[in-house]
Order: sequence, then C-alpha cells, then structure tokens
Amino acid sequence: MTLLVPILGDQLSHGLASLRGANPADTVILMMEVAEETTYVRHHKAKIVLILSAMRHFADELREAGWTVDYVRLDDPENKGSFTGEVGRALERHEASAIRIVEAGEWRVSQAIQGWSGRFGVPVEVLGDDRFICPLPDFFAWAASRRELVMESFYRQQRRRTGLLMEPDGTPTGGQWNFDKDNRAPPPKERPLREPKRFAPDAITQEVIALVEGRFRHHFGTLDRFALPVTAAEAEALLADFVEERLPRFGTYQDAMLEGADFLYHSRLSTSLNCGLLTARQVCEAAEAAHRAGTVPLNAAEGFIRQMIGWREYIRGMYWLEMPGLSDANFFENKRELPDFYWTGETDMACCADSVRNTRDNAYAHHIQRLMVLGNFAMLAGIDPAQVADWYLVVYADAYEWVEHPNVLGMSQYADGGRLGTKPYAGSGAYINRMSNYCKGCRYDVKKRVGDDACPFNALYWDFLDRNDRKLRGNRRLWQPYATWDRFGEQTKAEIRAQSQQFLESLQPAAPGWARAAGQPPAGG
Ligand code: FAD
Ligand code: DLZ
Ligand code: SF4
Repeated sequence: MTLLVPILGDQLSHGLASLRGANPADTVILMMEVAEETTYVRHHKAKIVLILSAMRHFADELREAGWTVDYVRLDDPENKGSFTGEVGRALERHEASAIRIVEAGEWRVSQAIQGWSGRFGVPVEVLGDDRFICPLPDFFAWAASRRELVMESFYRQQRRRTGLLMEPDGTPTGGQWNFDKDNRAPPPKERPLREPKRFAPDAITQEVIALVEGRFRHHFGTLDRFALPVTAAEAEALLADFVEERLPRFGTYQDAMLEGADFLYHSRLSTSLNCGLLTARQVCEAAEAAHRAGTVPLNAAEGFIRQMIGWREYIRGMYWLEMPGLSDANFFENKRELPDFYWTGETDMACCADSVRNTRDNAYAHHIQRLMVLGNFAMLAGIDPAQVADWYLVVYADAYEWVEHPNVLGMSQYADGGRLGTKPYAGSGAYINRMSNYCKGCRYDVKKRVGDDACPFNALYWDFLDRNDRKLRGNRRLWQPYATWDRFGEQTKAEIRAQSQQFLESLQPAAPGWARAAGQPPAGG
C-alpha cells in the first residue's frame, strides 16, 4: 500500500504535519511545478524563481533524508498543468491507495483538494497546518466569542498560548502588552549599517532564472537583484543577520520610510516564512532569546513578536473566516481602473514612484509603503478593490491569498466595511511627510491642497471623506476629520472636490494583461 503525500510550493518545511509519522518505506512524496500555479495571476518573476528554486532544493533535501520524491517539472511534456491533473497521474504511476496532505493556504486550492476523494476514489486525509500557532478551529471559537474582532485581544491570547515574553506569574514581560507608542519614530538620520544578507543564486537557482526569463518574460519585475534565501539554511542565516543587525531598532523605526532604503530595519523574512523555510515559532524564539540576552530592547522584540503571532496569525484566521465572500468585498463600491503607474512606476509622486520601484526591483515593499503609500492612494482614489488585490497578489514575493486578501481588502482598502479594522487607513500627505523624507524630493508641495503643484494625497483625502460621508461619518474614530471638513467653507470644499476630480481624470488606466493572463501581454512587459 503506497501513501501519496503531495507537498505544495508553500509547504517546504521538514516538520510538515503530513511527513510526521509517515513511513519512508511506503510513502511517495509528490511535488509539482504546474502552469496553473505559475500563472493564475502573472506573479512577479522573482516569486516564481523563489518558489521553483526552493521546491527543487527542498526535494533534494528530502531525498537526502531518505524519502522517495516524485518531482514533476514545469517543462515535463506530460505535465497536466494543475495540482489535480498531476495528483491523478501520480496515483496511477505509483498505484497509491491513499492521499495525505496538509490543508492548502488558498481557498482556490482547498476547494480543488476537497474534490479529490470523489474524483479519484481514494481516501484523502487533510491535516491542519500546524506551522501556524493558532489552529483554525481555535480562531473561529475566539471570533465567535467576540462582538468586534480586534487584533489586540487575539494577540494577548496568543502571548498566553505561546508563553512568549511572558513572566512566570502570567504577566507580560515589562508589565505592558504593547509598546506601540514607542514605535512611531520618523525616519532615522543614519542608514542601516548594511543591506540584508544576500544569497547568490547557485546552479539550481540559475537554471530556474533562465526558465523564468524565457517562459515568463512578460511578467512584472526584474531578476537583476534576486538574492532571496531558497533553503532553510539560508533563511536561518537571514534570520540571524536580522536579529543582530536590524531587530534592535526594528520597533522604533517600524513605520518610517526613507527614499532608496528598501528594507530599513525590516526583517525581509516574510518570503521565507510564507513558503515554509522558517516557522513563526522559530523566528519569535530567536527574537525573544536576543531580548533576554540583552542585545534587543523590549519595544523591538515585542513589536516584532506582535507582527508574527498577532497580525500574521490574525490575518490568516480572518481569511478563512471571511472567504469566499472577501474576494468580492467592495464596501465603497469603487470602480475606477488601477492606474498605470502601479506597473510602470512612472509618476511624479515621489512616494509612489519609490515604492513601486522597490516592488519591481525586489518583489518587496515594507509595510508602510504597502499600507500608507500604495494602498492609501488606491483607496483614496476609489480604485476597484479587486484590481488592487490582483496587483498585490502579483507583485510581492510573499503574496498568497491567505495573507494578501485580508491585508489588502480588509486592512488597506476597507472593502470589508470594517470587519478587520476599526477605521480606514486613510492619510493625507501630512502623514507621509511625517514618516518619510519623500516630500523633500517631490515635485508636489505637501503643504498645498489645491493648485498645479498641490500634493495629490491632500485633495484626495478630503474628497474621499466627502464622497463616503454616508458610509463613514458614523464611525466614532473619524469624528475629528469630519469636524475639520465641516469647518471648511463651501468654496474650499468646492475647490477640493474639483482638484480631486481633475487629478483622478488625469490618471492613465493600466494596460490590460499585467495581472491576469486573460488580457493581452502588456507592451514592453
Ligand atoms: P517585517 O516588517 O520585518 O515584519 C515581520 C514579520 O511580521 C513579517 O515577515 C510578516 O511575517 C509579519 N507581518 C507583519 N505584518 C503583517 C501583516 N499585516 N500580515 C501578515 N503578516 C505580517 N504580508 C505578506 O506576508 N504577504 C502579503 O501578500 C502581504 N500583503 C500586504 C498587503 C498590504 C496592503 C499590507 C498593508 C500588508 C501586507 N502584508 C503582507 C503584511 C506586511 O506588509 C508584510 O508581511 C511585510 O511587509 C513583509 O516584510 P518583512 O518580512 O520585512 O516584515
Ligand atoms: C506560487 C507558486 C508558484 C508560482 N508555482 C507553484 C508550483 O509550480 N507548484 C506548487 O506546488 N506551488 C506553486 N506556488 C505556490 C502555490 O500557489 C501555493 O502552494 C498554493 O497557492 C497554496 O494553496
Ligand atoms: Fe507623496 Fe505628496 Fe509627499 Fe509628493 S508631496 S512625496 S505625492 S505625499
């Protein structure tokens, strides 16, 4: 009797639940490079390189550990192009009598897996993904017990669950759960000491790069700077580098932005975490150990651990709680097309241009670039949230629907009407000016609301509040901006509306085909 254990491209963990307890003597591990996954959206080239290279390295490591691995390559002429097609072929090849798989990270794939037992006539055991700290049933129970699904209360429960930064008497280390007020410093004058550790592409990665430069040449992004970890050992080296070099000031500068500083004090660990090269527990324990050893202050260790066991796990729970409806969420009924500059980076808005450049060069942008520059702009401009979500899913190497959808449609676009956040993350140019040095080098004047050189974020911000008055005025966290708007004279209001309208009309919609294969490949893409 052969057991077939498919391992998906974001399940590259040696401690995976489906491997524990399996017997190498009667188990075949199936790994599949399939066209459907490489093109259901037209991922950034770096994301495809990352996943395929990491998969190939992981298969080699499994073989060295004594497992039988059946690895289907993208260019295999028999390749059926989908997980379901390849599982069907593998069942016949190996005469397998049962399938065991860890639950998929995306709704789309989990739906396909649900159909396998009926389709193939074999038992399919779907295991919970215990690389996440909070099991989904526990998250659902927490959500059912609350009127408002506030992250902070979930986070405290997670601290108690894990014991991270907790004292033996059950109180939080330092006497406080949260040091967020210490974590809002404007950008540092000095730059980080060195760039994050880079990993030169080895022969396997180079082969994948050649494949991607050929087959996916029309996809967004460049590969010139590709240096991501593709093995657990490399990811661990990146973690150690982060803990030593950046974590001590991670908390303080968490929300800061500096032109050309692509990573600032951020970890850049999300790509490794999300495909399984690192686990959340592992990185949290490293941060806590550094704090206990005295090399990392509490506000940094706590801030980082909050992102990991708080935000990351909460976001994942919210995805499964809200799907499949979340995909279509559009609270503001926004319909405007995504502007072209999201793909080209060609805009006079210095903050947006630098954030798109980082995205194109590194398949990365840090949180505040994603939230308060590109996401904020899209929401203020009334862009169709489905197009915004597609863009985010394409461009970031750490993007999978479970983490992208709640962050984009919930946190950033408020398309869920406030299920995830208590108010929209909307900000005028003043916020970006406070937290970055972008405005100094911008052709727009951040202090102006109207006029040819007025910062577009300003009129858009007020126009957004005005346009959505009926939906937002009742929000108690927005009373202050509405009170300010109400104090503007009618002429000022009319000027702001006209300024916003004129700017929105000047936006060039993106050419079709960047995000989904259904359109034409973009010219010069
Ligand atoms: P750091 O700043 O070093 O943070 C440490 C870790 O905390 C991250 O690696 C990540 O694992 C976790 N984390 C922090 N915030 C979040 C969050 N809101 N949700 C989930 N995990 C979090 N993250 C993704 O992993 N994939 C996405 O597709 C993604 N899309 C996003 C879209 C928008 C609009 C926004 C506002 C945020 C998005 N995030 C996403 C969350 C966050 O921006 C990234 O996790 C982070 O920028 C990754 O860089 P880093 O590893 O240097 O993070
Ligand atoms: C992102 C991605 C890409 C680009 N290619 C593959 C692939 O060829 N084979 C594979 O197993 N996984 C790939 N992935 C990751 C999957 O999209 C991811 O595992 C699922 O979406 C999880 O539900
Ligand atoms: Fe961005 Fe406005 Fe500042 Fe220019 S002035 S960088 S558009 S916030």
